[in-house]
Amino acid sequence: MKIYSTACPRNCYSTCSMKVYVENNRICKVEANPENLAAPEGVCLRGLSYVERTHSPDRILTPLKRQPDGDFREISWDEALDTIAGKLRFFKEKSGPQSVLYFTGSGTKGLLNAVGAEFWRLYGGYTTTYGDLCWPAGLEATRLTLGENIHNAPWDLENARLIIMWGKNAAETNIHQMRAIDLALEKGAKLIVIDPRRTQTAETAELLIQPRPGSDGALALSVAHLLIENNRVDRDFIDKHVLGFPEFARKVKDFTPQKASVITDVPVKYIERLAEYLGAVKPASICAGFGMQRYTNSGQTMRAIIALTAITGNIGKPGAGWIYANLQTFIFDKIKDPIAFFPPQKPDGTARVSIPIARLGQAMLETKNPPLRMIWVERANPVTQNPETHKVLEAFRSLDFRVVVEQFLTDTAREADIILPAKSMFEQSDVIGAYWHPYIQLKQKIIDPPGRVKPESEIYLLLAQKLGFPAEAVAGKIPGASDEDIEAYLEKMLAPFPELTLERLKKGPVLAPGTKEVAFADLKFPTPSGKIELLSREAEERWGVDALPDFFEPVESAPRRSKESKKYPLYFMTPNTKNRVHSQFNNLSLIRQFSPGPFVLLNPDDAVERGIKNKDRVRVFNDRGELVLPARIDFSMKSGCAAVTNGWWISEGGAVNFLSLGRETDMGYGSAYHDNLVEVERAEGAAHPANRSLRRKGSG
Ligand SMILES: Nc1nc2c(c(=O)[nH]1)N[C@H]1C(S)=C(S)[C@@H](COP(=O)(O)OP(=O)(O)OC[C@H]3O[C@@H](n4cnc5c(=O)[nH]c(N)nc54)[C@H](O)[C@@H]3O)O[C@H]1N2
Ligand SMILES: Nc1nc2c(c(=O)[nH]1)N[C@H]1C(S)=C(S)[C@@H](COP(=O)(O)OP(=O)(O)OC[C@H]3O[C@@H](n4cnc5c(=O)[nH]c(N)nc54)[C@H](O)[C@@H]3O)O[C@H]1N2
Ligand SMILES: [Mo]
Repeated sequence: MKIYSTACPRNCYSTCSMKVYVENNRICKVEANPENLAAPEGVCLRGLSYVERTHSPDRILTPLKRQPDGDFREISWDEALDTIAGKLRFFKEKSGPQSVLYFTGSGTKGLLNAVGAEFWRLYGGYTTTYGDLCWPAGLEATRLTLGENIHNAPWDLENARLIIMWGKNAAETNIHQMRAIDLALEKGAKLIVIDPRRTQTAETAELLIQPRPGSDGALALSVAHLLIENNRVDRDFIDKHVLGFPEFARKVKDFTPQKASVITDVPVKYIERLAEYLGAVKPASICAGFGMQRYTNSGQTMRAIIALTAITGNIGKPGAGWIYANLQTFIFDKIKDPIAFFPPQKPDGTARVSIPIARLGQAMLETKNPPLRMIWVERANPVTQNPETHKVLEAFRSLDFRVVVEQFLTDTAREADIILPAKSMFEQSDVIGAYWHPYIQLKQKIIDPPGRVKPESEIYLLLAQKLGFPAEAVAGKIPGASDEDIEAYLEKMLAPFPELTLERLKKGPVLAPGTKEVAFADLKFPTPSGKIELLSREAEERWGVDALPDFFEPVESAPRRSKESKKYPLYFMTPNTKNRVHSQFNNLSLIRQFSPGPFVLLNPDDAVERGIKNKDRVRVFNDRGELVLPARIDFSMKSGCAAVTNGWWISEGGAVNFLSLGRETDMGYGSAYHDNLVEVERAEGAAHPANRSLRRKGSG
């Protein structure tokens, strides 16, 4: 048995380092690599499940072609690539290369992911997406305020005396952060959790605040009001490092806790307690999650919360800070710009066109000049993960041709005309960063791909050859297929950083060059003014929001839309969950033991009002769609809210985006998933067949 060091490339805060045991080209065992100080005790259940996932009988191991009856038949690589090349030539000639949409998601990290865009540029251009499904409202709010998205090293949280988990359920989504929190609590720190749900993260909390969804901006502004009124702010820090404090102070003058209590449905006493803690206990870290930045008001909400760290001087010190995204590993040109934040003003040299990812279905259908004819999906499951599943399905089905590169027969793969088998994390080497800890890691090739699986870079190489792209143009853009070629490609990317060699990375994680364990310790902020900007002209100009953080109701909020809210009175939240990464992992038997199926979480008040008992089958619906699934009734949920975790497959009856609308956040072109009102009622009779019948039949 051989042991390799590698790292998990999933879209997850922890990005664990791991030791993998291999025998006869099979993964036998996975365990933690304690050299990663952020996650020394990993791996999680998902990490352990790689033994099953890699060798699962459900994995797609050959190219597949849709048959007229809707089933898939195995075909050779030659047939698959000839068919695709033929279509690519035809669409380019008839409609232009932009009639092809190249769609990627967050299925796996790595520098080699950049090869796809190189191929499509060589093709002559393409259509792509702008924005991001995940975190851009918070990224942009942070960039506008602090100048960049970095934060203290994960292990520094142990030094905090006060930790506020704001819209973050680390006990499920960043389990290693809970270890640092436990260590801090042992040393006497206090934990406050702010979440409409009482999650596992709140188990050791001193104070749990359950705001009405989407109202956190009002909560933050009233805490700022109290801090200023009671002179609990850090005047010296503000004078030296904060821009726009007098204007901000004027703005929050009338934001009393009484006013905020009405908006947020949080008792005045709790708002006062939060302000007292923040005013008195230092250093304080606010760990902000992505939950409250999935609303149409969320960029401004995030700016209001960051302001609390600024006016209390909780920045640039050990144990203090705004812990949102730590992009210190984003050092490579190819991954420097983590997301296409802004739509290109004009097509770049490659005649690339882009459409909004948050409104994918609508935008695909609306695209003209040229209309879209083909989609290539890679590392993504847009059918369940993008908003507005009905529209995404409609848009997919309106195309002439669909290619999906996948490991499993997901709801998106089921829409394909040709499915190409995707590599697993153990089947091609790549270099990965993280967005919470500062390690650069090598995700090593440990086994040969099973069956006829080929990594994407090789697929592109073969397709470039089929299309007759000149070898000189391809060289340097698309690496060769051998392990040596891949290593040479990676070595070239690493070349500017002498401390990062493949040889060193093979041994384990390495801190990104220039890592700052305490972010902003020099109190230099790369904003236009060089200070922390509570007042941001850029926010105003770029996004049309107030230059100061402010609060406005999300589009679908009960008080604002009183007519709708009578029809659909419940806020529908669709957070992430422990044993999956979005739509991944729950098809494995190890994981299914712990999460056999979806359910909707309801507060007993709401359940009683509707005659719903625990485990009853209920219908969760609005004008956009419905789900039928069992109810779980629990006081952990704030009344007036319902929640189903995202990532369930259509066949499992829990595809939450049947209910969401493609709608952007106020900044960053994110997706306002939680801006989503629903009603719940008992589902009479047998299981509802609606979602099953949505499966695509033969394409004819
Ligand atoms: N309603 C609602 N919807 C949400 C969210 C929410 O909170 N609520 N959260 C959003 C967020 S935060 C995110 S990040 C997105 C995630 O959206 P996606 O990135 O689309 O989600 P995943 O489910 O991770 O799907 C990735 C797919 O990539 C495949 N894959 C894995 N590795 C490889 C590989 O090496 N090659 C190829 N070709 N494929 C691979 C996996 O099998 C999986 O099917 O979902 C968003 N959707
Ligand atoms: N196990 C696991 N870990 C993951 C992932 C995964 O799928 N599984 N996904 C990774 C990815 S891509 C992401 S984006 C992160 C996301 O992980 P988190 O940052 O934890 O974000 P969410 O799960 O979207 O939401 C967190 C919490 O926000 C709460 N919330 C919803 N609306 C509001 C609101 O208006 N105000 C407040 N205060 N709270 C609100 C929800 O109840 C939820 O508990 O996790 C990463 N880590
Ligand atoms: Mo995400």
